[in-house]
Amino acid sequence: MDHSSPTLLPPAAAREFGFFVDGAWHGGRPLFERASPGHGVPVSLLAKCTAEDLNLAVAAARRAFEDRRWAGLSGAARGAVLLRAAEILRRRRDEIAYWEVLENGKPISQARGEIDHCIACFEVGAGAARLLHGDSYNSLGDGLFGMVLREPIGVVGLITPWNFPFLILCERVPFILASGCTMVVKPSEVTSATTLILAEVLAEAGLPDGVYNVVTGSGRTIGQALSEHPDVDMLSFTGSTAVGRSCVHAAADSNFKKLGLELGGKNPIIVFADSDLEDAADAAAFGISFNTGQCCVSSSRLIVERSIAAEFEAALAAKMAKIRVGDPLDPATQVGAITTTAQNEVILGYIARGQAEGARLLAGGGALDLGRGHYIAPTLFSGVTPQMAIARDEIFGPVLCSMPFDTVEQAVALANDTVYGLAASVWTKNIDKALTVTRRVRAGRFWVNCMMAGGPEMPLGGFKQSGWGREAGTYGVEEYTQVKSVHVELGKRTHWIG
Ligand code: TXE
Repeated sequence: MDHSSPTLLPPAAAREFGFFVDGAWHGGRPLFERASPGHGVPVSLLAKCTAEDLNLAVAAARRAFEDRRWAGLSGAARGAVLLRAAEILRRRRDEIAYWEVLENGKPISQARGEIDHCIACFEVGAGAARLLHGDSYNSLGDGLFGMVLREPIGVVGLITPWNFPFLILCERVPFILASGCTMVVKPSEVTSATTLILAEVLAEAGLPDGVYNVVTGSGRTIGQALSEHPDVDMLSFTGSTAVGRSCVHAAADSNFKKLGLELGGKNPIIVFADSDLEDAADAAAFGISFNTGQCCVSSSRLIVERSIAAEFEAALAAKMAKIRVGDPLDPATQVGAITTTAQNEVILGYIARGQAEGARLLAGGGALDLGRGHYIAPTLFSGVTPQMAIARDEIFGPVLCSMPFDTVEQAVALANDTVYGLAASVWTKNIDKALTVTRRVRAGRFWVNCMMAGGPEMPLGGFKQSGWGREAGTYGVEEYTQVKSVHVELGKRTHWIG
């Protein structure tokens, strides 16, 4: 972590962004103003696009797909553009991180680390573009040969949320591009700046016009229209389970577009008595506080072996009390501001509900007054029962619920007692317990004696109501392809008509 750099200031005036369609910037739409959640000052002015703007963007993406200006290139040529984009991102890393902080409220040191991860996504995507391949069947007899082709699915709609605006974008865009698809992106209305900056980066990297388009506006208008659009072949949506469900309806009611969905989570961290308890406590504090808990994979349910539960909770509460909550632009800050006023109210509401339901507060428990912006102290509840709302609902804030267990069976049952299945973590030095829990808990991402580890090589996605499909790595590229079975007859046909 770089604590040596000076604390930056928010900009003196808000920057106006246009929107990006067919390789050109457009403006002239009504604007909405976004204020920095950490500082309360206006930082960006974003276009309220119309449904017609969206139609033009989809049409541009369609033209760019059909004339094969992108899909027709070799994987090597597509990979070269992605590698150039990685280089440009490296050059602009601190600037993009600054914008991410201004609109999202996350700490600058974390934002810089995220941009490094995004650079890696482009590098992995570049390799994946070259390695994408199909299959063959040499087992159909001497007269028939089978090939399985992977073809890009076409025009992709991409709807992204506000918690990791650039990271979630970059866990998708390079892989969509690697497959040969074109796209229209609709970022969250409160965090659109870095998605627009990526348009500059990709244009400079040599991406052909019309392949990456960005239309800004509200979810209810532009997001809904994109999910219903009859000329969009696939939609990748990351956000709430409720809107994910509306995307399923929209796909069914329009053109049966393929869907990739990454939705909510209520992720368990299971701590056995035989684990390295100091490591586990540090990971638990990190897992719930990282990105102020506004993280779909945050470990929000602590399932801890009863024999050490009290001792572990005390150590964890002490660690949580030491977390540096503060100005997101201060390089020493570990937890920044809550991104929106609405989310702030949701989190504080759940903290009040936890207390009303009888859970015991061991750390945090409310707002921190820093004079501006919304800040919440990392919060730990003990004595939580599985029926309590704080144990069942995705709070999307720094609020951790602790529940004890006695046996491996109980730990697995508690972990699986949720409609979600995004991520899970298990802490033990016993290989039997580690692997049994890993195999029995239903979650798309698993961390054994670690927390939020990984890179863009590994697939991301959820079980159960956490979503459909996988993003990133070669699995991610394949999601954006169609499979075509090709049968080739060799030699003379056996005639049907005698
Ligand atoms: O999400 P929305 P919100 C969860 C988290 C949070 C809750 C609400 O629990 O508290 O969702 O957050 C666009 N058709 N997650 O309300 O509304 C919207 O413009 C199409 C988990 O901000 O789902 C934005 O771009 N699109 C999550 C995106 O959907 C629509 C990340 C997400 O916003 C739309 C974020 C519509 N009808 C929130 N309405 C995760 N899995 O990481 C809105 N949108």
